[in-house]
Amino acid sequence: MNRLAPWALVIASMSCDGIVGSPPDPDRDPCRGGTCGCTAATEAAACGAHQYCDASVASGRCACVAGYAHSGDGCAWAGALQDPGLAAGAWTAVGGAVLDPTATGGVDPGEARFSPDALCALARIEQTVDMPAFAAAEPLVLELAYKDERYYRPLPPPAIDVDQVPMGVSFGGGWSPLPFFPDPGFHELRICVPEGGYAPRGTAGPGAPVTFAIGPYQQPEACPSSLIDNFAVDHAALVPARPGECGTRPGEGVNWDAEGTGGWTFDVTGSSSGDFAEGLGVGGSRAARLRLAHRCDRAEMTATIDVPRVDNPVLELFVGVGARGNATISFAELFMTSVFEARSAAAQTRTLRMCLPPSLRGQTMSLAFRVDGGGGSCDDAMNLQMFVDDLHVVDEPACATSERFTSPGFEQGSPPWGAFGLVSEFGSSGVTVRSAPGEAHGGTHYLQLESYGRCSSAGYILRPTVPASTGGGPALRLFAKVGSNPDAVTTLATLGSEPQILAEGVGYQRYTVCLDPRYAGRPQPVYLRHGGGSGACNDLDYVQQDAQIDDLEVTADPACPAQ
Ligand SMILES: [Ca+2]
Ligand SMILES: [Ca+2]
Ligand SMILES: [Ca+2]
Repeated sequence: MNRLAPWALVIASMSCDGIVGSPPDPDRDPCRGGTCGCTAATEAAACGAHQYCDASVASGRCACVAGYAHSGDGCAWAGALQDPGLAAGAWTAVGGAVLDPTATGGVDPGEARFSPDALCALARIEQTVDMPAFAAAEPLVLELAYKDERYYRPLPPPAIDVDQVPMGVSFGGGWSPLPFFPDPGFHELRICVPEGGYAPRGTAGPGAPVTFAIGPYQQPEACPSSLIDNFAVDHAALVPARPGECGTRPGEGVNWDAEGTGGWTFDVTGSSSGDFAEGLGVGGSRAARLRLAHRCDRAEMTATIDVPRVDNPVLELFVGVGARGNATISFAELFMTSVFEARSAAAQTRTLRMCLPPSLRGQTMSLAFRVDGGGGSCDDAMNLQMFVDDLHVVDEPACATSERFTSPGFEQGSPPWGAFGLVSEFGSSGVTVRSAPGEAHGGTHYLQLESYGRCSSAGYILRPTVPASTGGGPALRLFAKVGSNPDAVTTLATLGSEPQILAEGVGYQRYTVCLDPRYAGRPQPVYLRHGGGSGACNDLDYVQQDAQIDDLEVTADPACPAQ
């Protein structure tokens, strides 16, 4: 792992050079604005908006909190992040990102570019600035311009050559996946700053340093030889939100209850539609609604979840479909789930609760809701509808979120089953959480990959959050039990590593897979695959095969590389 040393050194040598404080306060008159003298106890009454009591001055003096500066009689937002155009050298490049101040850019000159090697090394740009606590600030927006074009080359059918990864941003630790744009140009995005972008709740005084980082959310799929050659950041600024643009408290995005008008983006084609409809939401209130007119129309709506910095973040939402409807939810295209198990002749509703991974604490993520038209002729009139209400995140101890996992024993039984994985099923196979008596390694539930025929494959991507290395490299441990079968094979691997083949017919065994320390603070994909046997593709004489997984643990292992 010698090739990792350069960026490790960059981190170690960053010191405080990257920390930019508030501009010097030019106001030396303690009685300006009629406020004369204050203490920490009288701060709330004595000082105005975006101010704190600076007790280092005799008799105390109200001063602007971090990021704000005197303007007229009060304190106004001054920007915090320096060099929004990436042309003035205020950002630190880590892991091979290249700052080019003379590049053309999109919004303004200057870019940070990421080569294929830099993407595989999880390169990023970052800047640490003093930020106020949310309570002393106002809703702020990260104004961002970037491109994350997919590499796509059609090969002789049916093959294609694809490599892709979404841009990501870290607000004070943790990582948020950003929208993926398949075309070559820069895209401008406004992201309401989630709680992680502010000083922690209860921070006294002017604020606290917060690190903002921007770079690939994870390694591209083709690493270590990524094909992506058009990945760059052009602009990053912190600006006040427009009226009604952002939510007023952490955990609730704007118009989370669909009683207002903004917050949701509807993307529909043909005569399909998206709107806010009375009577379909919680307790007969309003809900955001999609209607799919014809099978091949697009009917999609997106909203953003704003995850508060709580121990066990759980996403709650109320969702329903009309008769014969089914619907899917996509989490930044990294994880997708079907809302109802089967289409029903009657309308269906449910309250969905999904434990979120610890790396999303204080971060943000977009959700896309889609009405699924199913297979058939594009001319078919469908008239399917889906509606969503009360989209918010709260603290739920039942999620048993650790620093590394949500519900590592799969005891929280609804998708995405704690480990926040991605299911892939091909042919006659399935991935699910089951609770048959005596079958779990611990507790009552376990993950099961199942094959019901040859030529099938069941896959699951675990996403453990990687810890900073302490005594040995980070490693994932799990217990797996695989049935004896002459054809089927079950493997465990990380991107680019040699897959471990799990032993068959020997009961639960413990397996260890080394994690990549460069993922510190964010989830690394770990691939579980169960192939349903080779040979002629028929299911007639195939006896169902299962692989059971339980009790995940992230730990430090001396046999794994620490950096
Ligand atoms: Ca620029
Ligand atoms: Ca509502
Ligand atoms: Ca269990």
